[in-house]
Amino acid sequence: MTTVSFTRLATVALVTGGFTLAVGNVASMERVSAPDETKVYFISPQDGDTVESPVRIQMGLRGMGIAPAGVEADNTGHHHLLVNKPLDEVDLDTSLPFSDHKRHFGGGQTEGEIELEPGTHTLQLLFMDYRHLSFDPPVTSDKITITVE
Ligand SMILES: [Cu+2]
Repeated sequence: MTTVSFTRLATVALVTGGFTLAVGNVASMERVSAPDETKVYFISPQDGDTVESPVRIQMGLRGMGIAPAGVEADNTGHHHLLVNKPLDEVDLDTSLPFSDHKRHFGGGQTEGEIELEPGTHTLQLLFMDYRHLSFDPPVTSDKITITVE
């Protein structure tokens, strides 16, 4: 008998860039593990780059596939970008909220553009499952620092 009933699920639907993303806001969910060889990484920009806004982000993935948010398929997930947000400030045991600091690419995108103010910014990729929930252990890129002119 499950203790989480459907009536307790609060679902928020957001439309971003033409894609509908659903976030299941559930008190506790079981994180699953990703295949050992899974790697997520920046194709661009690279650590130390000086760029102009909007910044084109290209995201690489090895060892798993990409599926849109809400679509449950084995060994898939979608990209998330932490902008000036340390990983240790992210609650990995719940669905990742949507904010300027936590961007979702829930349509299954592998690239996108973000607007950033001039200055120094940190970026880190976090690959999560169809529920916007981290794998265990989390699948993350190196954190990079870029300068926006
Ligand atoms: Cu997501």
